[in-house]
Amino acid sequence: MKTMTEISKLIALVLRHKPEALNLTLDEHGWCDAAALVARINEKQPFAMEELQRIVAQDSKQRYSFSEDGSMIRANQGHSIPVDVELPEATPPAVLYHGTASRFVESIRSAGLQPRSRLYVHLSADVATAEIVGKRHGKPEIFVVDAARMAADGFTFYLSKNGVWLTKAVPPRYLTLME
Ligand code: HQG
Repeated sequence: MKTMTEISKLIALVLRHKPEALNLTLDEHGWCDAAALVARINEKQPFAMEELQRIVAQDSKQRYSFSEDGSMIRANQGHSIPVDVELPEATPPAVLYHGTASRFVESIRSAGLQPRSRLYVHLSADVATAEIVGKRHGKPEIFVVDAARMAADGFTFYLSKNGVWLTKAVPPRYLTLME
């Protein structure tokens, strides 16, 4: 029997990376049929739409959204599969932060921030969030991103529904490692 946290992780996997794990598909905008998702989880253990609604409402990072009529669900950001979740373009704050692990620092200094397996590089609006993101990978280090200069130079930024800043890549000249 999976805990609610484990089910939430499974939902993130399905909605961002691997819908086939539950034999589901996403449409071009990343939407998944909510009733089908509930049914597939329910094949493994008792699970109802109300529980999916509770996971979405209570998610600590507000990772998921329902469509207006509640029939479909998608992840707000974080995808590796090429879906267009209709991210709004936005003007970034003067600086953004990227938390990473110390072992990646040299490579990032020379190659810049790359999206790796995801569609975008993920940036945080505050240091505390970047620190948490970095800790997921190891000993955290934080890069300060000169977002104002990137925007002035024509780079596009997007702001996901749950407050994550996204951009395609960050060349090294816009990066400074925080002391
Ligand atoms: C690193 C979580 C070497 C990059 C978080 C990161 C986030 C490089 C790793 C979201 C590199 C990719 C995304 C380069 C980038 N050389 N390493 N040139 N460029 N990297 O997990 O940003 O809880 O794909 O620093 O809150 O850590 O899942 O990205 O360490 O918002 O909702 O390559 O995931 O949200 O790792 O995390 P990830 P991320 P959730």
